[in-house]
Amino acid sequence: MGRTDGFIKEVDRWSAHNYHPLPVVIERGEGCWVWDVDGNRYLDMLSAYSAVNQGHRHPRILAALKEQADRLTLTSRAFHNDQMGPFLHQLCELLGYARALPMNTGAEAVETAIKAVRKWGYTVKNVPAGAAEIVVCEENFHGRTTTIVGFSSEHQYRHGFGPFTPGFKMIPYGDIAALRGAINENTVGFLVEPIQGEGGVIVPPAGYLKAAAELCGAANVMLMVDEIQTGLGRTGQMLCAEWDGVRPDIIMLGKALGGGVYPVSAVLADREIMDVFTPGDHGSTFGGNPLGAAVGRAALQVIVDERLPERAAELGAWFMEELRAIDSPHVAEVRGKGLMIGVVIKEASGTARPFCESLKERGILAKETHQQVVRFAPPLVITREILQEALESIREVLLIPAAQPS
Ligand code: IF1
Repeated sequence: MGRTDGFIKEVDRWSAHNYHPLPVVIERGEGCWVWDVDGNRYLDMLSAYSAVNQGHRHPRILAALKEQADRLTLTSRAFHNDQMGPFLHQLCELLGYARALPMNTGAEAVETAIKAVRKWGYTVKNVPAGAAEIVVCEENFHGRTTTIVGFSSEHQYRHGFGPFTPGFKMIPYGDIAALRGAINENTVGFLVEPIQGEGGVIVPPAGYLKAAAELCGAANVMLMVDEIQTGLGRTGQMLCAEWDGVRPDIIMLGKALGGGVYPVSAVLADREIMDVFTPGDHGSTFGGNPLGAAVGRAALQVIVDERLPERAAELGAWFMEELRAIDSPHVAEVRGKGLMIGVVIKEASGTARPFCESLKERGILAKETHQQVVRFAPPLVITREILQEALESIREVLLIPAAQPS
């Protein structure tokens, strides 16, 4: 195991055991590739859960980080800085919203959106104080705060962390009738992922988001779309909601907004929602900091200039067809959109984890989700040639005759 073993032993001793990582210790990354401490090269097919859409250490994003770091990194929002305004201006114009509120992690963006829509409910929709309800979906993933896990359907994400925040109603994902039945006069928002990532790359029925948007519009309920994983090109559009021709009332972004080098997240909405915030209502020490803003500006520019959404659409469609063509006895389904892909392993073939371990032995890093799904989400800068090469190894692993690949 060379140096790998030593690093893993050290983490095992000193870190909380809140993850079960593949036994690989990465020390360098560039583009789609990462190298471990023993010099082995791997193709990164996870992209840090879609936070590395632009590839590892994109030169333009690194240059922005270093240039800004040599000038100014953090002021807090007690003062202005010269990066936040241009960043939010660029972000709002690119995505077509009137205002943005910058935060750091995805969960903070989701919490911010929850607060904004609740306060909108009380001050604009005249919902009685404390009665606001937000509809959420089973199998959702929106982050790990106690409020957010409080409306998770995943036992492990909730177990031992109560009591939880009230005011959330859960419905089956993809079910418009259930949404209609859940909405009442106190409903202020419907919080939904356009494709459920952690849930196992669950693509809803065509037109689901559009029907939800129409329902919400008619009921004066805010459509809150979490694009933290699906956004910024991952599914083949700048925003996944565009596949349904939907413009959500409020969107949450994170992950690739920081270009894979810095935590940057944001909430975007028009003034009816965003102007419920008055000075002192909400904030964070690092939200809108100049270093993250400078990185965010470069991260967005790379997505546009390198046509990453178009690449994801074209390469993803081809790659999914190639995966289906393997016709593996272990695969129940290949699903996804753009370069957000899930390969569902049949229960009779065991779980997805051994397939991920076999892929790692062949130089491909992929991560399972929810036992049965191998997730493929490479950086959007990947080329067809690299995917073609990866398919050889993926084909080998998916055609291993044994019930569990070795
Ligand atoms: C973990 C999952 C993915 C997200 C969506 C908000 C957030 C996430 C749609 C919160 C974050 C990350 C968190 C990380 C693993 C990863 C993940 F498996 F947890 F669910 F991607 F699918 N909305 N997802 O996917 O953003 O606060 O993390 O910046 O917690 O294990 P964050």
